[in-house]
Amino acid sequence: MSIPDVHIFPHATGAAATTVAKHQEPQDLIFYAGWFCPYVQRAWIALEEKGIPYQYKEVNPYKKEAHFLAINPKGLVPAVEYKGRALYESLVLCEFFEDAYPSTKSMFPADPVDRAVARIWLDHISKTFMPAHHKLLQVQDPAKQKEHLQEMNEFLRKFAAAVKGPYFFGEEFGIVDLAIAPWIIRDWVVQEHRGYSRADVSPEWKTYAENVEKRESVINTTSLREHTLEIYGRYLRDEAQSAAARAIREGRVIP
Ligand SMILES: N[C@@H](CCC(=O)N[C@@H](CS)C(=O)NCC(=O)O)C(=O)O
Repeated sequence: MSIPDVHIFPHATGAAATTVAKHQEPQDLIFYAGWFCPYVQRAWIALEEKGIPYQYKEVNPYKKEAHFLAINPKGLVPAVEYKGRALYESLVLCEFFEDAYPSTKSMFPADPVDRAVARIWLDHISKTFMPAHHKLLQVQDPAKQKEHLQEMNEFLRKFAAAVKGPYFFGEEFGIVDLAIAPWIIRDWVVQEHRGYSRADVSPEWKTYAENVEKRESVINTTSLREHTLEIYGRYLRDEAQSAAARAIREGRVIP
């Protein structure tokens, strides 16, 4: 019997579908993506911001098909095939795009200290924000949900205090912004189901979130809400069987 997560809507919709349609021609870089996936959206935003030619291929990572496991043995999207060689892991891919396409606009600040600061925040996002957000979605006990909401809000408040504005490092939209953008775009889920509010975090966070969600590359990689809720519903009921959902349930680090 297949796991419930296998049954996802098969393709991007809305603005994201228009972007997919523009990227069907064969290229040196094949982007294996799932329209619904926030990690995919990170790398997708980077590709769009940098204007890298890529071919978009939709994958249902829950099916764990042999052709895809040959590209990413972890069976997770996003992944890329670049001139026949396979790579994966969203933030690693973003760094790879910098190295493989040095003449495109950089997503990293020029100053070496700022570059290191960017990596520190990427690490914080992975280690603090992500687990708090996942627990907030999956945990069913209202008291625990409140705890995780506070944990998440506290992180976002600190993050917003470090933002120069309009984006993390000022005028240039970059790596830290694209690393958190997919969760800003999807925060209506925790707003509608877990009592989250941008304004409750801080006025700075609210303004920052509004700036990020207006970014063209963010809009152009976002699908309609209806099919997204279908997927999040499984997290909200703690029924999701994804690698991340299982890790949270079992107290392990998110893969
Ligand atoms: N750490 C990975 C996470 C990627 C990830 O979890 N992708 C999900 C979709 S959003 C996936 O492919 N899940 C398949 C599964 O859990 O079996 C990254 O940053 O690329």
